[in-house]
Amino acid sequence: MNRRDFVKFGGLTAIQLGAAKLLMSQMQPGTQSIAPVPETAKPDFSLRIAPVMVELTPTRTISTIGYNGTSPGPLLRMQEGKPVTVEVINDTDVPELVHWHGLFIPAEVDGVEEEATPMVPPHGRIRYQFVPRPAGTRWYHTHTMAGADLHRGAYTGQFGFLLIESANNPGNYDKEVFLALREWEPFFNPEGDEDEDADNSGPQPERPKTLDTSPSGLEVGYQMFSINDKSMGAGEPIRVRQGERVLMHLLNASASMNRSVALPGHRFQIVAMDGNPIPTPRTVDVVDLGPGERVDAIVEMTQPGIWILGPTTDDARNSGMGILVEYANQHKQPQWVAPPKSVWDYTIFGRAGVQPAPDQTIDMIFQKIPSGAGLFNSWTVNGKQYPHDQEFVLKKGGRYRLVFRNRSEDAHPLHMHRHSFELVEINGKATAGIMKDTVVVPGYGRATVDLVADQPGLTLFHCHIQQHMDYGFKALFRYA
Ligand SMILES: [Cu+2]
Repeated sequence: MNRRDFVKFGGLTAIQLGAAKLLMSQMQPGTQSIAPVPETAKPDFSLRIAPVMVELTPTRTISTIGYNGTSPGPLLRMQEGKPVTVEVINDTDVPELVHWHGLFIPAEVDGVEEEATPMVPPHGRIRYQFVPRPAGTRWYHTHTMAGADLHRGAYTGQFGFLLIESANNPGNYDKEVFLALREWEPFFNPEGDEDEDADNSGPQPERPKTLDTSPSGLEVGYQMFSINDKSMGAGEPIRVRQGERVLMHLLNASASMNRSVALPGHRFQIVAMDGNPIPTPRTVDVVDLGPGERVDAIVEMTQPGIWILGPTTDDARNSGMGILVEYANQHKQPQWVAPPKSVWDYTIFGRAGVQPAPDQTIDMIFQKIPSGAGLFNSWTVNGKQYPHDQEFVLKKGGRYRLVFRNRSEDAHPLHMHRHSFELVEINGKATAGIMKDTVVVPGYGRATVDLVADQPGLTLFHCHIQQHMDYGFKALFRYA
């Protein structure tokens, strides 16, 4: 029996089954759990992790790891509140995990090793069972460490959109598109062009008086760029008609790059951030997205032509990150026009108002330890690299005010698992009503968020830049 047949006919090896049972026995009773195979019922969804070829252009096909033979993986549509079973088949030689980003689900199925979710063994399979919620634009992706291996973790093609549909979708749009920003073919870059889109002109409330100027280590650069699985011009355009309203689900699926995107001649009416409706929908020229963030925006098609939707940085756009928006019966050259200079400000989407007083305020200070040339920088949370054993303990029902103090020049997309948080303040500007699971804290900036502790269990917090997470920028919250 070859490997393919083995997988097709199901079943783990005895050792793998034993490991799965062992992990099962370590779970708390009463939680939703992962059932070991074999299962007779057909799963609602199935994801097979295996090598894939992605044809970015007719002349550039790359090899990576993806789901179900594609990257991005299939768009998964789930109904809010309706339990699902997802079978994950790991057709690779390394243990894997699938994380459901933005969902309120137990640690046992969140897809995170630090939260003790069982790994999907090499050439094994596992079933995740959970109740999808809340409604909105979510996504799924691997959550393995990569470290110095640029063929693992978020550097691979293991990601896809997950839409959790609610019963009351207003649906006031004509067409819906899913657009994932993406870089490929990573390499270690001694120069470091990370955060090329970062705007450090802000107030910088966390800038130290004296800066550590010792030499920094390797950053990650990329050779190829796309939206979804195609470089600009190589795939189908977004075909539109004048007067249409197009709902764009934008996702930054990058392993490391913050992005600003624009569509010349058009504006984005932002309706949701990280899948959650915002209190004050506003229309903007440029959308900023850190790794892991999503923005849902309605674009009214009022300027016939052929336009480039893409990042504002010329390098990435000229190297293929972008997609054409093509009106019917137009035959012009695709146009790009640099948008007006803009500074992304989450708080304009919020409302006035003040959150209830927190039960506790938790300061979190983030610092970089420069490694010197040719090595990897490390990162600390409150002066320590992961793990933090007892620092971050929550009581169920408590309201915690987390103050993210970024004492580094990079902008960091900070992600909290299994919960959402409410933005309270960004660089001194107060806001309310914006619920997110990932927030970009600008260089030397500060963000304050409120977290209501209503999801007992281990909860990972980390920077969504893979390299930062792998080298210390994470913390495990636990419930008392
Ligand atoms: Cu970071």
